[in-house]
Amino acid sequence: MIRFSTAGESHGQGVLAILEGIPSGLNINTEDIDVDLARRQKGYGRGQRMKIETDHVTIISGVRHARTLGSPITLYIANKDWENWRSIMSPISVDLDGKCLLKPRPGHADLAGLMKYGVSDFRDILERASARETAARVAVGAVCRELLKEFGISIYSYVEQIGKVTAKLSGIPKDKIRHEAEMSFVRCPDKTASKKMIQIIKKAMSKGDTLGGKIRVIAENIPVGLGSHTQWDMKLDGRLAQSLMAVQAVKAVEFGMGTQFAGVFGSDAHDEIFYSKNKSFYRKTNRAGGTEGGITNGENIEISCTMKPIPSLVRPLRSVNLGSKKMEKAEAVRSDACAVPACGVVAEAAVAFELAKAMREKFGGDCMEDMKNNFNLYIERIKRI
Ligand code: EPS
Repeated sequence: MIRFSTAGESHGQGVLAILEGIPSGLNINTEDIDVDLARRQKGYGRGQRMKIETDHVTIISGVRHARTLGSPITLYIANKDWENWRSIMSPISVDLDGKCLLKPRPGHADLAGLMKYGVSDFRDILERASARETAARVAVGAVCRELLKEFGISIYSYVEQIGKVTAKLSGIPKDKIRHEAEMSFVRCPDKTASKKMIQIIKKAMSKGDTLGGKIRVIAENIPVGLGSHTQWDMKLDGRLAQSLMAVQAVKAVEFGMGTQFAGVFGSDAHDEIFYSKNKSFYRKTNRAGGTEGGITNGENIEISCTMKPIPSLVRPLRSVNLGSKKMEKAEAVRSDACAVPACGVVAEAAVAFELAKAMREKFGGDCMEDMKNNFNLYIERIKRI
C-alpha cells in the first residue's frame, strides 16, 4: 500500500514527507523532483515569499545510489525563510513580548483552528494550514510520477480560468496544450487569455486583493481497471476527489463534463463504445473523464479543480479582535495575489499519488520487476477480451 504523511510549518525549518510503499528498484534523482518543485514556485501573482525560497529536495531515506530500496522515503525541503523566523518559530520557549495574532482572516483556518485546538495565538494554526505544505506533496508526487512513467503514464495540467478570464482551447492542437501551458507565465495554453490573466492579477495586486480560478489535470495512457466499483472507498474517482479537495483553497473538483452534466440529456452525457482490432474497445468522446463506476475505462483521466481566491489579503476584510471582541480588520499579511498556476502543479502531484497507489494495489510487487511482470500479464489478458 502506498501512503504518505507530511510534516512541517510554513516558517519552521522545513517541510518533509514520508512516502511508503514505493517498490524497490525505481530510479529516483533529486534533480527530477526539483524540476517539479520549481514549477510549483512559478506563476505570475506569487508573492514575496517565493523570492526568498528556491526549493530543493534532500532525500534522507529510502533511496540508495539513485534507486529506491522499498523502505520509507523521506523527502525534506528546507525553508530558507526560517532564518527570519527563528525566534517566532523556535521549538524552545522564547519570550515574544505578548506578540500574538488575534484578528483571524475570513476564509483561512485561523478562527476555527484556534477554537478547536485551544490556542490563543492563531499563528499556531496558520503555520500548518499554509500552502507551504504543498511543496512536500509535490515532492511525493514527483516520486510517484517516476513510478507511473515506467508504465507509460504521464500527467500534465493547465490553467483554464483566472477570475473572469477563461482560456479558449479550440484553436490549439491537443499535442501543443501541454507545451504552451509550460511556456505561459500563468500556465495557460491560450496566449491571449494568458495576457488577460496577467492583467487582472496585476489589477488584484494593485488593490491588495487576490484571485482564484480553475485548473485542468490530465493523466494519459491509463490502463483499464484501476479502482473498483465493489466498495465505496475503492472508487478511484472518489479517491482522486479526496486528494484534490485536500489541496489548500480547492473548493470544487469535477470529472470530465463535471457540473455540465446537470444540463444535458443522458443521450448527450455518456461515451459510446466502439471496437477496432488495433485499439480494442475505445470511445470517441471522454465526457466521463476517464472513469466509469469508479474504475478507469482506458480513456484519459480529466479533472478540473476550482481554487478560491487566497484568503490572506493585503487589504483585509472585517473580522473580530479575539481579545477585545470588537470589530477590526483581519491581520494584514504578505500574500500571493494568485496561486492558481501553482495549484495545477500540486493537483498533478495529488493525481500522481492516487494513480501510483491504485497501480500498486492492482499489480502488487515489492520490486519494480515483479510489478511490471504482473502489469504485462494483465495487459496481455485484457487484449484477449
Ligand atoms: C501562504 C502564505 C504565503 C505563501 C505560502 C502560503 O507565505 P508567507 O506567509 O510566508 O508570505 O507564499 O506559500 C508558500 C510559502 C509556498 O511555498 O507555496 C498561506 O498562508 O497559505
